[in-house]
Amino acid sequence: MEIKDDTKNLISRLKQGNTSALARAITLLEEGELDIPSVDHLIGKINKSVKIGVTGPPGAGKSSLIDWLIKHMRSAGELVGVLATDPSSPFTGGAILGDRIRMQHHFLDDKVFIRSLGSRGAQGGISRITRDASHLMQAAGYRFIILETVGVGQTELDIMNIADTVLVVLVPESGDFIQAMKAGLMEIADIFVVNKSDREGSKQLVNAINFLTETFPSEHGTWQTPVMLTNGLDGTGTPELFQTIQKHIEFMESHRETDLFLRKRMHGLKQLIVEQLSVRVDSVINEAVTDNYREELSDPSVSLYTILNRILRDKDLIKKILK
Ligand SMILES: Nc1nc2c(ncn2[C@@H]2O[C@H](COP(=O)(O)OP(=O)(O)OP(=O)(O)O)[C@@H](O)[C@H]2O)c(=O)[nH]1
Ligand SMILES: [Mg+2]
Repeated sequence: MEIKDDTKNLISRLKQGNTSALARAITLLEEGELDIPSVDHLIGKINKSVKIGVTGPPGAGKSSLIDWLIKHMRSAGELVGVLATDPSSPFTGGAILGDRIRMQHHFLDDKVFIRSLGSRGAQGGISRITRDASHLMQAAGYRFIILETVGVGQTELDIMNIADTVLVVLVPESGDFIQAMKAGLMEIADIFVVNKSDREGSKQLVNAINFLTETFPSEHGTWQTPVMLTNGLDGTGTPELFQTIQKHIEFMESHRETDLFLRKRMHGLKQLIVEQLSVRVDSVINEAVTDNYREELSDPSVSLYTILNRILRDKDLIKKILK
């Protein structure tokens, strides 16, 4: 992708923390008009930031809790960015009145950037946009970047590879716990949050999750996954939740050399390599293959595997792809 002057200008303003430049860049991402690897040299070294994934069933209170977390993070003097990927989220702007009011707590705070994401037009879907948009927010200097996703399907598990700390929010509603287990949410949690502590059964749910995490130790090394009890309406338990998030951040920072950290980075890197290669293969392969392999392609007695093996040994073609 050719880098235009206005892209340079945009990235430079974004790096100075200009929120309209950040908003514009995210829109370009959504429209598939901005490719992060090709502007990486303009972004350069990135600031330290913490990406916090907040996932869980619809209506568990994720947005309400995020609202409280923003408050605590702002009190600590930090810039906060929020990316919501759920269309029914209050952060989507076009939400119903009650949601607007909830958002207004931070509406006038220019140190808080809230944005919902859509996947219109872009390749790679919402998790790729979330990853790339959160990278831009990091470049813009946000210390805390909160990513809200509804944890219902397999793709939502990608949050694990984007976020440094994953909160899984559950409520004492019958069936939610089982659904969460089925959806694989239990494995990706760094911190469990049982929200709606005012509801009957919330303490039992805390006990059940504690039992589960003690019986099946996580793959998260020596980190013992905590279970926090919160109320998204009055904020009870949210200062403790913020403290626990900070503890997890410290844990991750002091365990950078460990398998867990490296595995996460490696996974992210592999994903990037595969994405880049597939874009390049797409643009190179049609032309080169139809030019050089037309005969084999039109001969049904030559199997595609045979052609594949020839292509993989075709140094010129591979060079073109990697160029
Ligand atoms: N009783 C009770 N209600 C709560 C609590 N926390 C949030 N709610 C309510 O639960 C509803 C859903 O809250 P949200 O914060 O929008 O939940 P969400 O998980 O972001 O929902 P989606 O984004 O739609 O998946 C709202 O009506 C909240 O007011 C709580 O601790 N107790
Ligand atoms: Mg929400």
